[in-house]
Amino acid sequence: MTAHVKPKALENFKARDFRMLINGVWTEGAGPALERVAPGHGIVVSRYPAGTKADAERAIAAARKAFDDGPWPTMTGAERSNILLKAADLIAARADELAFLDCIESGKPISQAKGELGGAADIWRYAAALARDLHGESYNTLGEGTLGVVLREAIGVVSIITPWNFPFLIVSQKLPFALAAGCTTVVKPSELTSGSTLVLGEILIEAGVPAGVVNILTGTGPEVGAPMTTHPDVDMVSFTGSTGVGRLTMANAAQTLKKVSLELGGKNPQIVFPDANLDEFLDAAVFGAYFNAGECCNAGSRLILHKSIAADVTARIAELAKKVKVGDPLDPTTQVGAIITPQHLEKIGSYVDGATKAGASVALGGGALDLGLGQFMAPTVLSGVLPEMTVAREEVFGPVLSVLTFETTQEAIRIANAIDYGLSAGVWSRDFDTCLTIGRKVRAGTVWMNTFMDGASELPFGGYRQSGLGRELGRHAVEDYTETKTLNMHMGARTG
Ligand code: TXE
Repeated sequence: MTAHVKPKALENFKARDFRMLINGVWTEGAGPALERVAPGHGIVVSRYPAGTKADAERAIAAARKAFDDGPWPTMTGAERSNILLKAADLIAARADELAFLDCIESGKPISQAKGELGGAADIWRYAAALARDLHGESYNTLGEGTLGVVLREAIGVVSIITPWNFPFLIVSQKLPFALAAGCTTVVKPSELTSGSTLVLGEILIEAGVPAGVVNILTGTGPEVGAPMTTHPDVDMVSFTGSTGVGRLTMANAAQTLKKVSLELGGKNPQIVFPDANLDEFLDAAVFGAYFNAGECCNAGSRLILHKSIAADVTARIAELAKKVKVGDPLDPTTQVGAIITPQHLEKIGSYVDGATKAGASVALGGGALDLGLGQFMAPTVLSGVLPEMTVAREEVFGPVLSVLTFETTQEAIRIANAIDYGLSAGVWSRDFDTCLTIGRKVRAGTVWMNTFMDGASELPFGGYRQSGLGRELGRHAVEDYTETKTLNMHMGARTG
């Protein structure tokens, strides 16, 4: 049994009791609260109400009324924009508190959590700018006396369901765009990491978002999330999480033909040619594989190395990965934090065992690390992985890097595409033709060339195939939360 040592930073810490936000009112749950045990510290840090289907129905009714009666959808873009800008300022002002919550509840390193908060505040500012720029088209070329106007109208009530790996960042990739469009929302964060999203509720009230426009429910997926995907008063579901629940969400939404936006898993390849700048690549490979302990849909979890450099590059990656500092998420020097739950740590371990049984070799790590705190996994490198192995095809969602090899460009493309996912990919070469060929042929929503995992609020993000549907971020993200309406206007006597 692991001994749990309370770190200095948590000595005087008291678990925080949260409430849900329904129609502008902070609400207790009917039954016992859900307790969150910090994955890096082994103590209860948060308690959230165990929401029920009845809570979901009340929240949906509040969002419906706030949409149908206004004023949120009928405010000017400038008015909504100003409120979103104020929210961004408040997020920045409370960034330390929010980062602390994400760090202790998810086990991610505090330095990384702070970085994510900076990125999130920027997204809220970007969405605020787009709120003033939502517009349609007009056609005066349809014949004398006819004018066609194409409007973008807010789609209505949006259910937003988010996972535990980037609690504040992922809700920030959805909510401000839905609000910018004039939608009202019911938000359900993961039952493992709900704290920062509930603080966001306080921020939005302070910023001036009217009651009922943002409702925040806590609780489990089947109890609270499922009704958010089936209820006829919900117009759209925006979901990030596992591909399995994404599929279920789409099937549920199909009952009433709701629009869905899905950000799901990834098994992202990085293809490396012998002429690449290997020093740059090695750094990006280690970052790509172990950032957020590999609990990241964008993780660069499959290296596809040219055979001529494979042995040397694998040895150098193992050497670099050995230096990655795994430890207390609250320590500002930690680079890799804890694994989200003990069950998930076991699942990661079983992928490694399965890979070695199938013939792969462990070049580094391979098992859990007992740091006397919570649950941790050693950064792991698996060499000799073949494309058909489970570890090369499924999302491990842990700090496990699989190394595969190729001989020709065509073979690299074939291996990269031979999975069900298509979220992101990377290519490393000094040759422009090589980069562009891979960039065009690999089926993924983002292809990085001589870099990895860089992002910006301006750049769309999302996946091909079973990595999802739709795109977040970028200038069109607000349009995802709209319906298109045609006004066909006639002047004078009808001739047709
Ligand atoms: O995700 P879930 P989990 C992958 C990753 C991970 C695996 C499982 O491989 O190991 O998924 O993680 C809510 N109706 N990713 O179990 O269950 C749930 O409460 C409606 C990839 O945490 O998909 C939470 O709020 N909602 C990923 C959200 O769905 C339901 C991020 C996500 O939980 C529901 C996370 C239901 N029936 C995990 N069941 C990524 N793309 O980044 C659950 N939920």
